[in-house]
Amino acid sequence: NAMFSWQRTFFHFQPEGNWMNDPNGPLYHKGWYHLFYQYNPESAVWGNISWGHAVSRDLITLAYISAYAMVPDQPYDVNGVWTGSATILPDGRIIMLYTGDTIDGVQVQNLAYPANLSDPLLLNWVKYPGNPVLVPPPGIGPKDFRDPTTAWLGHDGKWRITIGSRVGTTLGVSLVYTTNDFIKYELVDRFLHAVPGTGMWECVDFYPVSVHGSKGLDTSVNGHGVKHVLKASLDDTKMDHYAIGTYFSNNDTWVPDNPEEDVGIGLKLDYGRYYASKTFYDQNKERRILWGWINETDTEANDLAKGWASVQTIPRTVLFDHKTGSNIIQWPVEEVESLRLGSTEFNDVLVEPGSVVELEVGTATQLDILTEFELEALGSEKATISEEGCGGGAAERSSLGPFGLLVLAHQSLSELTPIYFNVANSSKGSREAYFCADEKRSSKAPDVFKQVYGSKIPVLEGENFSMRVLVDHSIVESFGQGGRRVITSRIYPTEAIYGAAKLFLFNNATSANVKATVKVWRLNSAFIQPFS
Ligand code: DQQ
Repeated sequence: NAMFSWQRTFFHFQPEGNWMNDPNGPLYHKGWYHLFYQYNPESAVWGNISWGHAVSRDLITLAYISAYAMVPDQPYDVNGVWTGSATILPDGRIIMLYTGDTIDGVQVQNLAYPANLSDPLLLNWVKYPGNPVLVPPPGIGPKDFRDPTTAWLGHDGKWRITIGSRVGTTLGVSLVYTTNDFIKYELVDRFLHAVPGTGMWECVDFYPVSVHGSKGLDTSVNGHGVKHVLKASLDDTKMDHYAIGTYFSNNDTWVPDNPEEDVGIGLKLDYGRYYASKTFYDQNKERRILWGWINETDTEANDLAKGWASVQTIPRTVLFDHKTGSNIIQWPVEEVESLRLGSTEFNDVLVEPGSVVELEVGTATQLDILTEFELEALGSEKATISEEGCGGGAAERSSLGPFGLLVLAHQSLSELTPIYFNVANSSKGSREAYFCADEKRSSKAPDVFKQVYGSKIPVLEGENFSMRVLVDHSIVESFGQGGRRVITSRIYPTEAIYGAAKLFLFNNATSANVKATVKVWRLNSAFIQPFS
């Protein structure tokens, strides 16, 4: 379908056609990375949910497997093979647990496993004939019980999984079950964690991070120097929220480091268009990798017309930020760098108040951009930002910002997407920085939802403002301060496409100079195609 073909991504994963949502059961097996995903084989809107399957040697050049890993064909999943996770057992067996929407519309957990473990492609999957292995326990609604995590091994030799739910309508919770064989389970009599006011927790993710180390940790690791990340995708906000805390294995509870930054009321994994993410431990390169779903923000009618919907992010490595001690660091997997073609460097470019400077890089639709900004205040005016941080967008000026990049920008600036910092003096006299993406002028297309996204971002003593931005036609993934905050944008340029897409620096501060040092790589396409 040629309609809107310029909106297709060239190194982000998306199916050839139809609807995709959550990433499912990512894993590494015999030299291959596997990505499964929620997929509608029949249409570009949600429904008939099956598990699509793609494989890759390097996480970037994925290949579509034509056979679905699982389709909704049993009483226990006939209304949908929903989200699930993989667990690799010490003996190499692979356990897949997923939610089935039953013939009666009840959410249950089911077990599946590869038919042939020696097949590196894991083409065929067997559903355990005794499914379901878990049904909603007393007190949990039949439609509030979904998305089992990867299992971890407890001190007592039993495996554990956690499953998001809610109690009543507003108390978001995650249940814990123990099991020896993944067939019989026991419910732990307390929640892993619960947060009032957060509603239904979907796609819970729970994993250890190393406080001092630079490697990822396998899901069962715990002990000294380990913290645990708890993530929930909130059905109410449609955002992925996380917090860092401690997991107490003696009673299977998790406690946030900072109760004011608890799950759902504190940090978000990504402040843009992003949901239902999931990590896995990559035993090949000893790292934890995060995949997330980028949903559309146009109309269903548009998606049906173009014949496809949704994209997955570039996989990101996840580490604990030992500099701030209060957030994780997300960074595109190093393999994306193999797509880098020629690069152009711009050193100490002066961007004066109220100006834009074009960065001549040729066609600017597929880029990897690394930028550092030095801010030099020209006056002593107090810098205040009218609304919370990013609220007003990049056109709203104050003395110290905003400044940053204009990506997927037309020469005439008729369409553009600012990725930027905003800086203000806090009431305490110190500076506060915000990292933002403003989609309001990203597209002239009607019926597209456009928003200003962003967050306060830690900028430590002695650090410049820095960002990395991946541009892929209609997707922009922006990483602030080495990945402390991330914003994914799904945008729909109609004029800033192909050769008409340009890249600019901008400085909208009224009394500050910005000096920018930028390195820009053009990126090759990932040539995602059917497996052969
Ligand atoms: N998507 C799946 C559910 C999950 C939701 C259904 C999150 O399992 O809760 O497609 O996007």
